[in-house]
Amino acid sequence: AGANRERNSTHPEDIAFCPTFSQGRAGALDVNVTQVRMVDVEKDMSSWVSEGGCWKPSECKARVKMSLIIPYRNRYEQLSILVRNIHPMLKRQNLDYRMIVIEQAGDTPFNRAMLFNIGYQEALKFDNYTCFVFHDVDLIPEDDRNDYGCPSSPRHLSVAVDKFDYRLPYDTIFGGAGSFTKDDFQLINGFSNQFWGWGGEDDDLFNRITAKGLRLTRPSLRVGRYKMLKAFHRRTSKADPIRHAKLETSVDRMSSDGLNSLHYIIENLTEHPLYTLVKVDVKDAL
Ligand code: NGS
Repeated sequence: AGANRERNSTHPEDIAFCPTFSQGRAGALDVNVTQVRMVDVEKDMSSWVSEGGCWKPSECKARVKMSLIIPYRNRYEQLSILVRNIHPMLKRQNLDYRMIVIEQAGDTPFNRAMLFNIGYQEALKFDNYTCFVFHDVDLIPEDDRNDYGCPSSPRHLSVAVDKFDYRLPYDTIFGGAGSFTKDDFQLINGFSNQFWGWGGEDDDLFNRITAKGLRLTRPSLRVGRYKMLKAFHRRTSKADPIRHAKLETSVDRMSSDGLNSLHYIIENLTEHPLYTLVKVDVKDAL
């Protein structure tokens, strides 16, 4: 009887890996970018998204554990639109994932790159994620074949944005949305923490990856399509006036400026129904 019970029970290690995409995947998505209240998105999705913004397949073993990191401040309207569109897509991709929103407290210039580094570190306190997607709050993917599970690394995801007429504006661009395996992100010491205000931090990241001999990969222009949401508020962050000078020293700084020099204070950490929100004070780093 004992042996029989052994045979009949399903051990987690017996379950097969999931296919890259679940059945019924759509390809080109019918993106909905109209305004929506977060409470209404919650009503729609909290039956299957777990608290903190998590989901994982139950019929098969996920290929990868992925953490989606969104830097954020004062863009609640955009966040609810992203949340509404991203969960169904990640589910169709059969990923074991958590969505983490990192909010910068106060009104110091926005430091997008540092918020990504913080998201990476905070994600690893929840689970042993091996894939990280670094994603702006105002970009809505239009094709669910755009793989958020790090099929290659590093990978630029937002290659065809409507604002740029669905073309790549320049060859080395790494802005918008991109992904790294944990090993590759560690290898480059994450992003620089020194870019306050708009621009340059993604170009600095590109310099880091080439310095380490990594090659940026991309989906096709047909698959890597995004809509950029309009800003509902005036932009609060001006361009960083010395960003071009900083780009001259990307490679010299990379071993001492990044994951290993990150300082922040957590003001609040809340597992909301559809995402984990971590509010951080980074002003001491300025
Ligand atoms: C470059 C910026 C990048 C930025 C890109 C596209 O000029 O950070 O424009 O920006 N580099 C510098 O400023 C050095 S976008 O039009 O998407 O806002 O990603």
